[in-house]
This record gives sequence, structure tokens and C-alpha cells, in this order.
Amino acid sequence: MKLYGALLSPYVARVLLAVRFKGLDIPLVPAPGVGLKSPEYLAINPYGKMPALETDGTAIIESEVICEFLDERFPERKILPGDDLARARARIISRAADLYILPALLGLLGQMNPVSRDARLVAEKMAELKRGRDGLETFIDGPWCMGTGFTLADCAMVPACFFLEKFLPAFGGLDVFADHPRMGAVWRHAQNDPMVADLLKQMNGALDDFMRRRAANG
Ligand SMILES: N[C@@H](CCC(=O)N[C@@H](CS)C(=O)NCC(=O)O)C(=O)O
Repeated sequence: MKLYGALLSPYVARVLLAVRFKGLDIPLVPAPGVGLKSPEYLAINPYGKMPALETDGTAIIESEVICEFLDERFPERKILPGDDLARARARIISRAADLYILPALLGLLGQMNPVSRDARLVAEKMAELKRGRDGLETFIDGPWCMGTGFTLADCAMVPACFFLEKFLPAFGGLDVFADHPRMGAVWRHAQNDPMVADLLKQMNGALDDFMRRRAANG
């Protein structure tokens, strides 16, 4: 098995958390070819997005599908709870992050430069993000998203919180979690977990490198 992608993607980081929680040894490798839309990579993922998991001569795409596949293939340490209602709630949190948090957040990343910023677009994305976070707040129940155990919901939430904390201050939100204390509490709890902390350290390193390269290239 190998996982195509790069650390600085919330979708890739989600799968990496599942991989690490399960104690699996699945290498993270860059997409083949030049860029995600190269013919080589499009043959693996026709949508040209990361991540993709290569296994058994086939490719599995979509981060949540990959996480669920790994949970079925390696059931020893589950990331989906045993109870059907709890499983539904874990999936709601993961899906809400996909539908109502990450698209707005990624939209804001294109507006980092205050000089060229489109104020109307930023206001729209911030409102979208607030709705997404307000909704998620009602499904979260600490210390992890679903209580005492690490689940699929945390795989989605940890990378989302990482990027929220890194990038929202640029748009004027000083205390990023002030209006969303449950999400903030999960984020604090997660950062104290050794497995999560180790991945976050690598993501921080990758982000520093990215910022340095960006500054060097003007
Ligand atoms: N729904 C997909 C989203 C994956 C995604 O959008 N990945 C981004 C990286 S953060 C990407 O590959 N973007 C490249 C592109 O859209 O061209 C998943 O959950 O895997």
C-alpha cells in the first residue's frame, strides 16, 4: 500500500491520522508526474486530487472513503464506533468538516494578501465558516469529538483546527475558538496527544518550509 499526497493537505492529514492511530506502515509518497493533473496521476485519481491510496492493484480516492476502507481492512483498532448511532454521528462530523468547513477555509487561503483581497468574498467565506462551525459545535462532545475515544471525527477535525488556527487570524479573528468552545477544547486535547502532536509537528515544519519558499520567490 502507498498513500499519494503531501502533508499540507487537511484531507491527506486526515488519512495519516487514521494510519497512525491504527499503527500501520503506509508510506506517504508524492503524486507521480508533474503536478496533480499529470497524466500519470490522473490515471490513479481521475479528479487529480490528493490523497489516493494504492492497494491491491487499484486506487481508492476520497479521504473519508480511504479512512473507512482502512477501518474495514484493519479492524483491530477501530476509528468508527461500534454503535450505529455513534457511527452516524462520527460520519456527520467528518462530512460536515468536508462540506461546511474545508471549502470555505480553502477559499480564504486564496485571499491571504490584504492588498489584493476581495472583501465581499472574504465576508461570504467567513459567514459560511461560521455556519459550518456553529453546526459542528452541536455534534461535538469532548474531550475527543465523540467523547473519550479517538474516532473518524477527530481524523477530520484535527487538520481542520490546525488550518483554522493558522489562517483565520489573518482575517481578524484573534481568538479563533472563542465562539466555538467545544471545538476549541477538542483542539487543545488533541494537541496534547503524542500521536497527534507528532503529526502536527511535521505539518508545522512543512508549513514553515512552504512559507519560506513563498517569501523567497516573492
Ligand atoms: N473530497 C476530496 C478533497 C481532496 C482535495 O480537494 N484535495 C486538495 C488538496 S488539499 C487537492 O488535491 N487539490 C488540488 C486540486 O483541486 O486541483 C477528499 O476528501 O479527498
